[in-house]
Amino acid sequence: MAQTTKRADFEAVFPKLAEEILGHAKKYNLPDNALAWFEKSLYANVPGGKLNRGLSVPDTGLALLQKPLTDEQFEQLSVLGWLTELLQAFFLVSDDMMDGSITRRGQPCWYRQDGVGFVAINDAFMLESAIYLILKQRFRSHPAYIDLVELFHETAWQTELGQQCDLITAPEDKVDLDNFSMEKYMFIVTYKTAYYSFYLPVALALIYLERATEENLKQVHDILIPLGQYFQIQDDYLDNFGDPAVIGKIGTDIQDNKCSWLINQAIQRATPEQRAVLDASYGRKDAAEEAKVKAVFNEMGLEKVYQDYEEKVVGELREKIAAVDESKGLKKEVLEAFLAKIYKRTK
Ligand code: DMA
Ligand code: MG
Ligand code: MG
Ligand code: MG
Repeated sequence: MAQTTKRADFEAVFPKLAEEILGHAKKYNLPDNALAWFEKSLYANVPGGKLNRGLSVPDTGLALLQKPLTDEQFEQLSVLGWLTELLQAFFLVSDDMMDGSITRRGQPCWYRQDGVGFVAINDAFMLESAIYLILKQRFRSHPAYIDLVELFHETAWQTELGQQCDLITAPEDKVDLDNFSMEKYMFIVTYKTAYYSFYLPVALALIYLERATEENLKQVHDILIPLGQYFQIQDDYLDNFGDPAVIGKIGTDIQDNKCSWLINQAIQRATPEQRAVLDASYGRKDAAEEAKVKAVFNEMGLEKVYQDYEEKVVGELREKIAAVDESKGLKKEVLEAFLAKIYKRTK
């Protein structure tokens, strides 16, 4: 197993990057208070998460090269890692507003912080724009610069397709469980989560190191997309069964009428009595109604259903990874490391 990136080394790259981003704002003579606001938004929203996505970029580089990175490779792969964290920050700030969430990473969501409110919409846009400022500044002369730019654009688009479907399948004023299905669910999670969380970081490392081919991109895609689906199923499971003190966020899926993995499982198993409770109580902005849905989930043993699913899907993923043809310049351990990071996660 090649070494992995030290979190502290990766984190040390962020302040420099934040300075560069702020430098782009200063060029436009942004007033001091606006600059301070942007700086606060950057530090509140970008670092401070698990950094799984960001660290994956230099980690993938290490595994691909099978030797220590040069200082320049480490720096640039880490910058690309932080750009995936910027993309994630852009999605989380907006996702929390759209989902009406309360906390994120153990803090009030950005839009709920003092004096922020709907300004958070523009703050999200600025986090996204910063990606392209840095790409241009740092990678303009890289032979695959345009591939990096297009990958971020396409990944953002894919995530937006997933978020749109997630949101319109969960209308606040019209609960109809017949609108949910596992097919729709798989579309939502593939697009809203799998591409940006799993495919993007690995593809970035391949492109930066000039090892991306149609063939190996397809190979990683065909493993990382199912891995990303599993990751979002975990997220849905933890929304209900996780400990908010550990995951840093309070679950909202039941009250938000979300087409989540748990409700889809529940629909498949419900007796007519249980279905009546779900129809009457799911998607209602009321803690007492939410508790009734949770009680049905417990009655059905969905925790065990999830654990069985997890064992099954992890077994399948391990088989797929074992079958990877390493002659195409890809290393199985890149993929195994991803799986190991998320297997049985509690946050
Ligand atoms: C995650 O969906 C997708 C994106 C693009 C943030 P979610 O609303 O389930 O995420 P969370 O549980 O973190 O709010
Ligand atoms: Mg959310
Ligand atoms: Mg959401
Ligand atoms: Mg969630």
